[in-house]
Amino acid sequence: MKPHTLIPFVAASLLCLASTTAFAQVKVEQAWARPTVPGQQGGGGFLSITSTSADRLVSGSTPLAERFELHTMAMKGDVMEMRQVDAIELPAGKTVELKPGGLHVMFIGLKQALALGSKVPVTLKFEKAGEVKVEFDVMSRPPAR
Ligand SMILES: [Cu+2]
Repeated sequence: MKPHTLIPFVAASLLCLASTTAFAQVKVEQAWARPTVPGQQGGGGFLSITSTSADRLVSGSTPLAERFELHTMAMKGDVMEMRQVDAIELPAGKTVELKPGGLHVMFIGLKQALALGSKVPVTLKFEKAGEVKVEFDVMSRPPAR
């Protein structure tokens, strides 16, 4: 094989790589977490996620807590209860909101209190898009839209 015959092949591979990356693109907005008091074990986090193609949020981690869980809220009799879910479905092109009273993320086993005005560094893990790093702003109410 002459050297120049390799070029089209390399170009095609690069194109392929580029389109794969664009295929699984996830946009995270308005990530925020509620402040916690010292000694509090768990804290809740909220965010909006838009994926260009169908994907699932499957897990995550933060250095500030021992565990990261995906939760939903549901009525059980007269009481709102939190329930852990395995994944959060992200339909293609649709913004999924994790907000108080519904889907949310939980930081369990906090190693420090989440102080108002600080940030929680989180690595979100998506089934197709892989890992996405996000900072949650610690604030007492949802960010303005
Ligand atoms: Cu929860």
